[in-house]
This record gives sequence, structure tokens and C-alpha cells, in this order.
Amino acid sequence: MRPKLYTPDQVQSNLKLLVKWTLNDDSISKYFEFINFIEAFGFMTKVGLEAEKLDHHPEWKNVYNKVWIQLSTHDAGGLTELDFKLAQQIDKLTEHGL
Ligand code: H2B
Repeated sequence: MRPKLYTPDQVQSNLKLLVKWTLNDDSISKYFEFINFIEAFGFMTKVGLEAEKLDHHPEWKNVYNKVWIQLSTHDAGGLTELDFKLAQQIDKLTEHGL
């Protein structure tokens, strides 16, 4: 089913459930730093598996130990439940630090 765009109120209340994500115009984003490339790439692999499970995929960039992730639902043209679900999964993967 096509996900429905969240209202500004829904965006605000769901943002509160996340750790250090930034709200942009039509997306949320977060920056991660790891001790080296292997740790960063390992993290990206785990995110990739979660993304496949949800059939919802990040826009991201990696430079050595740094990873930038931006989430938005392209099919809906903005933020939906899927972005916040994936963001929560990503937070879980890093809940012991960073
Ligand atoms: N990921 C994101 N971020 N937005 C989408 O709209 C999207 C996706 N659509 N992953 C999915 C794949 C869609 O193209 C497939 C066919 O379900």
C-alpha cells in the first residue's frame, strides 16, 4: 500500500521518538562517525538489511568512517511512517554510543 504523507503534527510527535535526527524540508537526516571504515561499512550493511526488510531505502553518503543518512519517502514526496520506522531501527543499531 502507498504510504500516506505525515502531517506536520505527526512529524513532530514521531521526531520525539528518535535520537538526534534533524528535520529538513521533506526529509530527516542524521550524521554518524565510527572509529574506522570497517565499522562504518558494517553499520551500513546492517542498515541495508533493515531497509530491504521494510522495502524502504536511505539516501546516504559514506566517506571513510563517516556516514550521512537522509530519509524520505520518494513515492509520497515527503515523510511517512516508513521513514520513522527505518530511523528507529537505525537508532537501535547505534543505541550503545556514537
Ligand atoms: N525507498 C524510499 N526511501 N522511498 C520510496 O518511495 C521507496 C523506497 N519506494 N524503496 C520503494 C523502494 C518502491 O520503489 C518499491 C517498488 O517498493
